[in-house]
Amino acid sequence: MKKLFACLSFIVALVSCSADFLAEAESVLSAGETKSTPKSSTTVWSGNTDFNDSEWKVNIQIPSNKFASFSAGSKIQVEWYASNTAKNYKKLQFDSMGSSWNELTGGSFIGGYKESGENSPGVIPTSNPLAYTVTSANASALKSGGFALMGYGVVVTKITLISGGTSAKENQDESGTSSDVATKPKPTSVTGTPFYNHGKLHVSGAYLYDSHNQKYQLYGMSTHGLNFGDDFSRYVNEDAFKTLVDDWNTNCIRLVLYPKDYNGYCNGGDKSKLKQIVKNGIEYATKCGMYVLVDWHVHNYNPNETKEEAKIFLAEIAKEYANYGNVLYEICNEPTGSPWDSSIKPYAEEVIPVIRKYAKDAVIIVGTNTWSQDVEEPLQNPLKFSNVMYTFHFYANSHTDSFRNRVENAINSGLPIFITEFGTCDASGNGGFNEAESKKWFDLCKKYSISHLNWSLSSKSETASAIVSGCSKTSGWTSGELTDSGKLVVNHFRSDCTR
Ligand code: IDC
Repeated sequence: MKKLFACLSFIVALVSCSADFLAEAESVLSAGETKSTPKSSTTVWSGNTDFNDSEWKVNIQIPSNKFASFSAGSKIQVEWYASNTAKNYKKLQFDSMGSSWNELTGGSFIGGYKESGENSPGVIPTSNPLAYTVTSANASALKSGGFALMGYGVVVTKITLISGGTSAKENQDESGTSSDVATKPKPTSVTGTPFYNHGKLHVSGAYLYDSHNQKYQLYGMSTHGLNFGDDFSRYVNEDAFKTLVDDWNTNCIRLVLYPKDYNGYCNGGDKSKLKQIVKNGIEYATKCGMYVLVDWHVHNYNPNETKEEAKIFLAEIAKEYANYGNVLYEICNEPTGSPWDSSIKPYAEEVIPVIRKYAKDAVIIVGTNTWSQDVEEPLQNPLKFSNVMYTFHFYANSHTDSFRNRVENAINSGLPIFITEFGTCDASGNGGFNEAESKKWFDLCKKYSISHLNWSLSSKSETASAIVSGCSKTSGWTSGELTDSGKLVVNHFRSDCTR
């Protein structure tokens, strides 16, 4: 029953089985195809079973002999649709059988996210089909005991087993990183641009350095949520980024992808489309010689809730852009209720290696608890990886002297801080435009070369937006098309910062 009620906070809209989702799942499922073990796909169950039960019980069982050719990397794929007779939430749980059911753990899910606060692999499916990639321990358990599927609020129509498909080498990586995207060659950088001049960045002590070992500050704009629709993602275009680098004098753009909010990557958003927007953003930034920060925008929750999806997504980006050198990663925007030692640090310790497997020395920025403010915690127990920075966020009308003191103390104690998001207004993003407090923060950023990115490159009708509401231009904005906030930050970028 505990599990049942734990689901209630995840009431999600019904997700239809779109062609895009199928294409997405197929492309993920074909990962590792070229490796040693041949792949075979067998439908082991089909029907129309409504998991509309009020009891927690096994709904479908698949006998152990069906798993004879299973090994690490094999997949169990479940096709489903949302039940309209049942609960308004949905969940599937994958178990191995034996004398009793036993949750399958350690493998990775594609097309769903785990329930809050649980270690179990009970997932809320967000795309169809949902697939589970097994570990070698899972494969042995399935071979001896068979498989059981349990759940709520879904009608399951088909179970397919995909055996083989990954080699022993690929199996060492059981984090869902077996993406089959190709690593792109290093692009030529354009003379005179920030990346051309400063090259790959690295972290030493509390500071970020360029390839000439000079302290370097990244600064510029953050997009708003790219998952919120065209009004927000339309600024991801080459002309816009040219404006940001040439006219606004900035050197970095942050690409924001919410996993859980509206239309989020793990909340019914069209994954291939969202991924493409982020990838386009990386390409445009690269063409303009900018640094680009890919932000997995955990917002108001424990990052472990969307960890498996984060690993798959970030690994794919890291693999594809491993040679670029201008891509930075932000693995959790603003965790809440997530103590550093027990939640965020273990999360980072799992996610960072997945990125580093490909992007060996990329700068990775880790969020801190309480909307990325508790920078004292990692100071006591820092991560052991190189080239890692820690996030602090300010909204000038809400966070004043005491917060500046916290940042200053942390830096003086040696913590590398990156302000991946700041607003000139209230923390809500709306109201409270405060020029004087913003300027105090700009002074602090200058004093310590703190990198800082402004929320947001958007024309949403809220104080934090840089572009006036109703303006349909997607690049080349005139001063009259900027909000008070936009004018203040652009002026700051032009006059206080060096590209
Ligand atoms: C806010 C947006 C708002 C949107 C909301 C969604 O400004 O339009 O409806 O998110 O949840 C943050 C977050 C950032 C917030 C922003 C303002 O990282 O996602 O954006 N903010 O509230 N931290 C502090 C402030």
